[in-house]
Amino acid sequence: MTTPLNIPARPFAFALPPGRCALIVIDMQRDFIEPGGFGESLGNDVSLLRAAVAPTQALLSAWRARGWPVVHTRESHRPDLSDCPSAKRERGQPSLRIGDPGPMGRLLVRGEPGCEIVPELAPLPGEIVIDKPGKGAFYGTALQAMLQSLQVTHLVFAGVTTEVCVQTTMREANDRGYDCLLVEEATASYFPQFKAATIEMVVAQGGIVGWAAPLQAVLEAMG
Ligand code: TIU
Repeated sequence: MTTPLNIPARPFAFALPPGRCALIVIDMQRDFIEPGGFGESLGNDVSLLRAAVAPTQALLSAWRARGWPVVHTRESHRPDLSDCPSAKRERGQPSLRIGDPGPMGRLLVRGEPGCEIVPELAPLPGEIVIDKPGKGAFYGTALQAMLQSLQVTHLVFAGVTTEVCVQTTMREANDRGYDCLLVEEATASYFPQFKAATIEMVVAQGGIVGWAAPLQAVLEAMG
């Protein structure tokens, strides 16, 4: 096997094995990042998530240049909402609920404009796109089978939001035996303090969930 790339990271260096690592871009959808979508309906300032777009673009470029596997996820539901538990739909006091019509179509419904990934990060033909009904990308999807068929053992994470869908997916992946690295600038939260706390939670206790590294460390290691 090719020598692993050494990425300076916390809590210690992350050894990235070429040919065994996928980039997982979580839920970079218009519904979370643009005004009028699901994120804003929950009362959030969606402009905070924009900061993760350019760093994620840089990661995508590096991954595509190497020809390594890229997985995009979308938090999304069937038009009949049969995969949206009422506990999820009825939660809280949002201005619009999942499935309600908004300025970008029905919130978090597959095929609607708001459900699409932002144009800057649009998937290329051949890249995997996973539609997931939950916060974690392994729940109710074929992600694990796809990663197994690609012989992937290491996952590098970008996306939103850090403490919700990114952290949930990293924890699911960690329990399934994947080594997981979170790229700090390529993730964002509506609550900056939750992003910071999530990074600390991931790397604490010797990397109890995984590793975290700055974007530049990943790009330099990848050349
Ligand atoms: N609300 C929030 O922070 N996040 C979500 O609802 N989904 C994702 O994180 N993708």
